Amino acid sequence: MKIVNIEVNEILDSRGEKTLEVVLTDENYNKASSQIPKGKSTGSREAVSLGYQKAKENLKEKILPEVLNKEFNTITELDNFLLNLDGTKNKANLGGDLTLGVSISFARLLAQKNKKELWEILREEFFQDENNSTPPRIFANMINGGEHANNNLAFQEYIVVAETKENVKKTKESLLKFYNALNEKFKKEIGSEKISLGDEAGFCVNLKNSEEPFFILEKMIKEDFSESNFKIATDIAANSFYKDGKYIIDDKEFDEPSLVKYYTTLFKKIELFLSIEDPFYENNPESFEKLKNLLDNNKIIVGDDLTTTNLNEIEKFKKSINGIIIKANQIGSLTETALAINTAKNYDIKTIISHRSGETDDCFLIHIAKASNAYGVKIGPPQRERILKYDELIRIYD
Ligand code: 2PG
Ligand code: MG
Repeated sequence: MKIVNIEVNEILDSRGEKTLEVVLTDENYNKASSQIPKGKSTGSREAVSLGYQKAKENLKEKILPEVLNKEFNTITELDNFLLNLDGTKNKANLGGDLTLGVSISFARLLAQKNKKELWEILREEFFQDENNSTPPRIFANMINGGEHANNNLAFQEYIVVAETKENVKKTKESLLKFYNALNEKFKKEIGSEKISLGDEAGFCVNLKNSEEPFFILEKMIKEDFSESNFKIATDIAANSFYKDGKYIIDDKEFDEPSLVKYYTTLFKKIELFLSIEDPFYENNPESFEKLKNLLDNNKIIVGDDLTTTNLNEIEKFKKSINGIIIKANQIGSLTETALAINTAKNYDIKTIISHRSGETDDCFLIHIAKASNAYGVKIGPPQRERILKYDELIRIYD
């Protein structure tokens, strides 16, 4: 297939910040586009986003002269070409936002040409061994803290995890019921004027301390949602409260050993606890490993800022985790995202394909999840712009 044009548009994400839409045209004048989400609590090893102005310049000066009218038959061919053209470790030259946009739009053109869904094209090229089509578990944050909310909670996400039993629609409905019940509870106990929403549509409220949300979620699940089989997860996003070797939680200072102890004690008290993401600073893989070894085997220690969807980081830190967040814009191409997923799978690391706090209408993450038969998707509660990811799950699974 030949690309005859690439355009880039400036759009806004769900936080009202600028990001990119990338539109590709092929030799038959078919067009396909993609929109790139944006994180706030980012890991330092993530691919660089250069934004619209730079994307426009880079397209004109560096990408278009090299790519136009060349033949590319697979996503890998195009991505590797761009990877070489960029020549850096973190897409600092071309911008990971632009390269990912080109990569996804190209995959969509291939899908159109072959009259297939995006996930089918991805499965054929990267995940040929997968044939299961069980929907992934849904990780829906119900309460926000950290950098995603203006409140007193140190941890970024307090998550309810739902296994899809009958169909995605029913699962969405039970998560929505939970969300609404939590809203009613906060209205009664805290007052509606003191409730707002965090960046990913979870509730932003002030509570007694950063542990309290876990107990609130567990009590509600046990008392009113016992049939739903919900579990509890968290994204600690510890980078945000780490400074000079110390972690500050609720005005208390923790060093590495005391934080390991804090988590093990806390999670012994939360019976429904399933997984913990980024419990330590991104350069402390030994502490991840220590915690992993102390918790039961069925608990999941998830890397996100630690691993940044990067094959090399996964190789380095494979002993520290048994779960991983996958975000295509952390690495900047579908090919490298697929490599990260397949590497993780080789080490029995569970993959959770994730949204970003600044989201767009684009649902490519759902297609990556289905193509690779992911363990979970982290997509927020069924509210606001997050609902689009649920709709796409329903469309391609139910
Ligand atoms: C995370 C993500 C998504 P952000 O830390 O896992 O929840 O947040 O997109 O701000 O990095
Ligand atoms: Mg995270």
